[in-house]
Amino acid sequence: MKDFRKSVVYQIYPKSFKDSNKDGIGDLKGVTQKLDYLKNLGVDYIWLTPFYISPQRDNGYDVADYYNIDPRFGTMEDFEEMVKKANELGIDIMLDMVFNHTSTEHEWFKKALSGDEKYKNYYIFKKPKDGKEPTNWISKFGGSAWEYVKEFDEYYLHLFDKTQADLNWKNEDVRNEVYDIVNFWIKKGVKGFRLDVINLISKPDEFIDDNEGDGRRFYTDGPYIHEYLKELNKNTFGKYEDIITVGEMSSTTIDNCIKYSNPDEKELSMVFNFHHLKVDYKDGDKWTLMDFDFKKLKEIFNTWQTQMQKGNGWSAVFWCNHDQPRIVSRFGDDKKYHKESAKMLGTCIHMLRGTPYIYQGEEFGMTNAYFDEIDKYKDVESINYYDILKENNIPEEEIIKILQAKSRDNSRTPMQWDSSSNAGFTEKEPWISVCKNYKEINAENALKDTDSIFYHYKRLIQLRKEYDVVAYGDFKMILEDHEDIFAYIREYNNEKLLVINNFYGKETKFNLPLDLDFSDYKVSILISNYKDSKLDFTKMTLRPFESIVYHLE
Ligand code: TEU
Ligand code: CA
Repeated sequence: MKDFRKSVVYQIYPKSFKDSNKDGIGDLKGVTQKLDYLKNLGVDYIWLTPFYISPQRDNGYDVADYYNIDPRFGTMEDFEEMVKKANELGIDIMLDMVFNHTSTEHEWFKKALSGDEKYKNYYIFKKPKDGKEPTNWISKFGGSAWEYVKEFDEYYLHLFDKTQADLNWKNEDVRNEVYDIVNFWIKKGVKGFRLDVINLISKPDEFIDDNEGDGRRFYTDGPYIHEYLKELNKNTFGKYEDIITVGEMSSTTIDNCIKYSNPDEKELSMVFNFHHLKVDYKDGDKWTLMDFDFKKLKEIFNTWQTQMQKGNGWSAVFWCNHDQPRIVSRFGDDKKYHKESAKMLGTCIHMLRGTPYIYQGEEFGMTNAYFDEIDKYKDVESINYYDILKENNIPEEEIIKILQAKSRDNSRTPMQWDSSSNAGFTEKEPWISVCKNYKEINAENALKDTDSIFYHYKRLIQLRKEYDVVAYGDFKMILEDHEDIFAYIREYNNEKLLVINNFYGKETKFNLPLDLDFSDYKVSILISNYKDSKLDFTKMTLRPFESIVYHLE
């Protein structure tokens, strides 16, 4: 049986991974075609973002039928074939489950709209207050979180797009529907679940205005959340020893994350949190331009790593996913130090305490899209915010700059397989443009170059299997106040790792703290991103983005 702490998960955004039937949209057969590539990389699980029937307003996070596969992604036979082939290669499948909301095209919502009380109670309908929205809450994609339905003179809640109606988890029927869905997919051989914004499912008993914010404090890690998760666990995946789960936790707290992931609580295996990815938001606002705050990044990692360890919780560790800009463009340098910085960032994440997640293309340093006109953007959030920024009189040129840095489409451009047209993703026009640099940055080139980012990631994955300290070691930050370096020690039994990362494109120096004495240890270098990194780590100079992992025994 796989130990999730020794495993690495690879995230696939099927729509942009590989198109097998020339319609410009990636599909499940495309995933099956590329399993050998993933086997070569060495990952244990693949997490596929939603491919269920959906109008695709939010690229599948608006599910209209949880039991069937959207024809644009393939058929149930394609799915079964993919699971079978993956299993033969030792790769397990993790599915993405969206249970905070459904598409308004889901049969439940349609019945609700037709006035069927049973199904109205599947959602959150409320009477207007003083002729207006029931509360002043704001949707995560901009605008009010309430949509008016004239026939009822009522509003329904949608924390995301207005076509994504929030489910009423207080209703036991809803919870039972959810268990049935999860159990259906478990029977199909699925070994993991990623639960979309799962910490938002528990809404407060009373709906009141938020005078200090957008309403999130009322429903984030809401009042019954731990109850719901324990019940979900008990009725579905908790019955099996070999199923892993990861909850996507929006604006969460450490204390809640400990509860979500401490094995004694019987909720989830691990959690995603996003605090470390908000260090380039000016005053907490994503739609601004700001250099990332490195000091804050270090502080956040330090706090989360040590507190989660103390509470026996477990984190998913990651830089990239389908909602985030590409990390090499964001905290690295995607031009002058493309290779060095991408490898440094990979090492930094994979050596932390937690299960690493790799997002498609990250393993060879795919970059942001740099789309320079609004028509190229497809993401509902990006398009909404384009309009909002326009209304706020931000000049077009600046809006495009903000989208180039912040849009979720930065990670949704087609996977760059090779230098042929459309990057080998499709033989037809892709649903979203390919990034212009695909002739240089692509999987085929990475596989040919023994010094590539790909082989660096492959080695990082192997190290987790070879050295227990990578998976189980305690975390301790050192050089806390260093302005360029994020360094830490991992320790397990008599083994130690010393991980040193220069986050900047210039040389920097450091001295190890005096209280660290490694003179009795046998020292070797496990991995670095320069060919001739120094074995002696006392008093040294690091080159631009240099990153070294020392093993001490
Ligand atoms: O995302 C949850 C979420 O709140 C964010 O990641 C969000 O996309 C981002 O903060 C906006 O700035 C999940 C999915 O990963 C995302 O793709 C979906 O759009 C969203 O839920 C709704 O299902
Ligand atoms: Ca296709």
